[in-house]
Amino acid sequence: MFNRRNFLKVSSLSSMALLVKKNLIPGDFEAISIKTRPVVISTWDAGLAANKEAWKILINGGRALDAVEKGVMVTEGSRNCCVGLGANPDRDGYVTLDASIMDENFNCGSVAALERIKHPISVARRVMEKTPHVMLVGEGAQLFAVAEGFKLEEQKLSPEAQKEYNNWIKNSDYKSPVINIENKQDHGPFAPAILENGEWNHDTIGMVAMDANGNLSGSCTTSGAGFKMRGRVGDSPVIGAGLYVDNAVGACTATGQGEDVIRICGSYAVVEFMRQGSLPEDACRKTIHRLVKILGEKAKTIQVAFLAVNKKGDVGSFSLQPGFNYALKSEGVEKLVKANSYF
Ligand code: SD4
Repeated sequence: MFNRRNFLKVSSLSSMALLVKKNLIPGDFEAISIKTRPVVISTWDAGLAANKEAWKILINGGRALDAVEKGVMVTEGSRNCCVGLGANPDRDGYVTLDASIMDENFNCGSVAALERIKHPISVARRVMEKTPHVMLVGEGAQLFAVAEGFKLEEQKLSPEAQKEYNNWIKNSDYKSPVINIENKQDHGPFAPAILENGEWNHDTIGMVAMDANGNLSGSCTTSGAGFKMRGRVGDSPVIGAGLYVDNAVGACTATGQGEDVIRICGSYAVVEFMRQGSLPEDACRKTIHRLVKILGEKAKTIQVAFLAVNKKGDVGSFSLQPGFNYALKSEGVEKLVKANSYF
């Protein structure tokens, strides 16, 4: 059940300056308020490096939209199991990428099952800005990317992904993603916590930000579940599931078992709870509770996490399983925050 101990609530006031205030509320509930703008948050440890890049734009008065694109490009360009071309392939040996982006005016764009393109998030942005559509998939998405001047990269697995694939293919046994794979030390069907070059591994990156003008935007990019069926698309490119932004209310992104995020229109649900008055963490918690109710016993076997910011700059997160953390960057603050969880 919901554990209130060490409950960390990050909520905001309204000015541009940073103010961290601790309130001890009866019932061992500890609240920390952060009063700041701009602010950027993103999933998992890899969010720290991505936030740094986003921050360069935000601190110079740039748009949240530019920040969330440039931020996650850092992760797309790094070697890891789960984002970008270095990631684990599908069961047929192809790396297929999903990404979405949404701005402060309900403009949104996404790509799914995109191959051989280094920065799917930028293709998603082009879909948003240059086509009458929201979503392009597979070959069509790739053709569009190339027509837009994106380089078609070599069809080749990274050495780490090749090794994982060689391991996996011995049994060809598809399992749902291991919970919090970034914390796993073994070489199961998913990649290890620390790559052989010593770098930290990580998961899908979802990022939401509010700029100095108070506008919200979000992005989400992933290779999806390693060794997935060919053609499988997760929640990350599905607007309302892996990402949703309503500039009057807030923004949310998701990570974890995509099928179960899609089932409840997860990020949209979080934004709707915020519209009804919930603070971001509480909105994420209510959405996780909804999922638990639907999934029953299965909820114990998967991970889903939501990460949200509201129009005042309050940020919060909640996950199904323990072990999810997110990176927070605002003026004078740069840290990983451990999310509270249902279990
Ligand atoms: C997916 N949600 O494709 C993504 C994967 C992910 O943590 O976030 N893993 O289902």
